[in-house]
Amino acid sequence: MEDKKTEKTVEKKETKAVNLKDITICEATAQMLQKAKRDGVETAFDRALSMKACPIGADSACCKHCAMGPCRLNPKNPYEKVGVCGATIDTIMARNFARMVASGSAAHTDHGMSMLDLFREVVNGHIHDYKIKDTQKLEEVAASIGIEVEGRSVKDIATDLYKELERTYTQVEGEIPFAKRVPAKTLETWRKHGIVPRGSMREIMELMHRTHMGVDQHYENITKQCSRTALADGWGGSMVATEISDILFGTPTPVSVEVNMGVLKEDHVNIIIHGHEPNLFESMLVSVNEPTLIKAAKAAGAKGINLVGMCCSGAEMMSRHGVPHAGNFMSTEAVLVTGAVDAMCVDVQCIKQGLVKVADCYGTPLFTTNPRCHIEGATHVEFNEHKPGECTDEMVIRAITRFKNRTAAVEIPNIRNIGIHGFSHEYINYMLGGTFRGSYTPLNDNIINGRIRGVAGVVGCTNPRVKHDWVHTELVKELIKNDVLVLQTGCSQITLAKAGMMTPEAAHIAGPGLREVCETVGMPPVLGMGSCVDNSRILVAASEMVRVGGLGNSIADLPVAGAAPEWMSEKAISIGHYFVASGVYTVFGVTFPVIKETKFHKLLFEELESQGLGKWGFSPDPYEMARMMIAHIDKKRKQLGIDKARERTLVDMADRRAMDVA
Ligand code: NFS
Ligand code: SF4
Repeated sequence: MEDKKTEKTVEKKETKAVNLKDITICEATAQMLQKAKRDGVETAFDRALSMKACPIGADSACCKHCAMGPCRLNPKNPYEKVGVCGATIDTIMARNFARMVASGSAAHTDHGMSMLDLFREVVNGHIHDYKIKDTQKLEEVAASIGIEVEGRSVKDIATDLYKELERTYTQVEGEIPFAKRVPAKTLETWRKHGIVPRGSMREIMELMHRTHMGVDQHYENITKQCSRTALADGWGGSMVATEISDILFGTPTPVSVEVNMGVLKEDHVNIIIHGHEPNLFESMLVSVNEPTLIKAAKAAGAKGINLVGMCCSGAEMMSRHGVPHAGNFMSTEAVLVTGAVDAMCVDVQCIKQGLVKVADCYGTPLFTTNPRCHIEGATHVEFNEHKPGECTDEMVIRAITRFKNRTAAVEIPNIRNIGIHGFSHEYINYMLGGTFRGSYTPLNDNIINGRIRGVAGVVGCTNPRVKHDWVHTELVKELIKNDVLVLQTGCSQITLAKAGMMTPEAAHIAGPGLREVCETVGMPPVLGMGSCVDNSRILVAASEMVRVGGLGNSIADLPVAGAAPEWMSEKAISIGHYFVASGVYTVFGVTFPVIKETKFHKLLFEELESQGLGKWGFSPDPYEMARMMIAHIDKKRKQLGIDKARERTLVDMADRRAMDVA
């Protein structure tokens, strides 16, 4: 007992000594962490400091797939021992990794399934509160997978599209519908390796089976099913989530939005939606505009109702409707510390259980709404798409009550960052090519002539194990400085929005080539494409780049790279692996759950590339990460024979600058 006490005191002292500047570069979050400390409120930042990550688990050197174990191998000498069943380190790490992919893939595909369920009920006329908003997108998606659209009614096309996309989940044999969008050579490579996904239910089931004790015990074979399951996410469930959400709620086009905690308004009823499935948020948008509810808010002394998003559904609503966004994953507790939040309404994914306690400290009601996600201590108000307003109206009413009875001292960081969001792949087409000749040709041309060196997707979470927002920001700055156009989604997009990089003006810190393109088109050097499932937009954009020509025949030929510099979730691993399997070099930060110099590590980090796929990379350092990604882009440029063009372009620019000075 005595020992424990001393340990605790020591931990506390350590926590106190920490400089907030080492924890986050988000000033609003830092300000709220300071307030939290004053208020005696604990957050994930504190817990990350006081609880070290388990070193064996971090290396994935343990297995608890059966009761002969759990077995722990020595990460320092990984081939010294095997598990009780004889499982080697490569089997154990590959199984653990594969299960992360299975879980991440399940999360995205289940989200996509919810969207598809909603779509079916709308098409069948059983749901009236939602409708098909974007019929052009409906036709485009349907046509892209071979459904006849000419002269047919919206209902007929939608019915066929539903039936077809259901196969993304249920298909027992054969390729999923969106495999039709994959560049021919990439698809051929997948077929050769037997990794074209069938329905995701089958893929996830098989992966769980194969990683059970005593089944698949060859890391190469496990990795194949792992790739197939990840592809069932990227080209399956995630793509369904994006496309159906666009059809139901509208395809994003650029919109100017305010981001950061300063979007909260002290004199308004503040409602935050934090989660992933846009159907809840769409309904809340209707509820907060309900005249009777606005009247009730005013009667309670508020100037109005202020709806704000967080995390991924927030990113979608921001892109589609210009709803302001309060911050990313590592700010969800901090935002409650403002005392200004009158209701936080959550659905699924990335919702820290710790929110319950923080919300409680500030008298903020925390509402769970989804049957798949209850949280002990939160209030559950179930959301039902057949009568969505019942749930969202009730939460508004309760938020108004909380506003009326606010006792917590309110302190809102006065920081707002305006930026442009909502770059769907359709819009990029239009933006670069113009209305009549919408195409990726100008992008490809600018890559070929070297003004744009390559394209990088920087995506993913934030994580208290690293300096919040810092790794994302430094990486992206470094990339654009080197003429790499950056595409973003998820929490990373919010980070760079807070850093002011989502504006055309940010082009001034880009390299000369990228700056010239941005200035000509009037676009930011960093394009925000939405939520994490919207990474599927990046896959479609990459396929378009291949289709347009001049940059090789497969995604693996493109001068592109991806990164998740502050990742934390299993979803991120699934995304990373579907990018790798699609042909993209993908670099993760923070930590990587595989021991170096093992066979499995070699497979992920080197050998997959020689199989015609992409490969994994790892570095916790943003500058090293940028260097690795740029080196890969340059390697691809060389293989395409366009490295010379770039050298010329840079000389030209230097000459021009010299002339300008003179
Ligand atoms: Ni993506 Fe969105 Fe954020 Fe990470 Fe979580 S909110 S789905 S998993 S933390 S980017
Ligand atoms: Fe240990 Fe093998 Fe059981 Fe894993 S499956 S816990 S390595 S005995």
